Amino acid sequence: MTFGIGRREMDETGRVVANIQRGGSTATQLVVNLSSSDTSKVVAPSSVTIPAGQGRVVFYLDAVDNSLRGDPYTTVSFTATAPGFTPATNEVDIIDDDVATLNLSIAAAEFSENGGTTSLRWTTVSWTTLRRWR
Ligand SMILES: [Ca+2]
Ligand SMILES: [Ca+2]
Repeated sequence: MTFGIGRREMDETGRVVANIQRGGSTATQLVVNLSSSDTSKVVAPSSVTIPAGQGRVVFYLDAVDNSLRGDPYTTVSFTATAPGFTPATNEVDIIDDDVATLNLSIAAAEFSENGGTTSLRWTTVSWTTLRRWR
């Protein structure tokens, strides 16, 4: 049995295609149980079924999005088990997508050369906030 994952890494809004392939007889269906090292980071089916007559099943792994900035780069590993087969493992890295950006604003729209001073303000906003504004 082999466990394929389409990409090595994805961000929090990502989805990646995965597959389980079996060797040997395809006469009957095979139910494969999946476990994940971190269910708060990636949603995976708890089991997938390779239909009778077929050698593999294709499914998706969906990252779990949040709006927290600074999530650590996390490697989530998966194990596929089925009776009579050696367990197969694979992993995917989840990257935080809530990157801080700099927002610059000037208090006065315009002022003359001898008009004194105005204030400059900068704040950080997240990509999530920016997407909401667009
Ligand atoms: Ca996010
Ligand atoms: Ca995040």
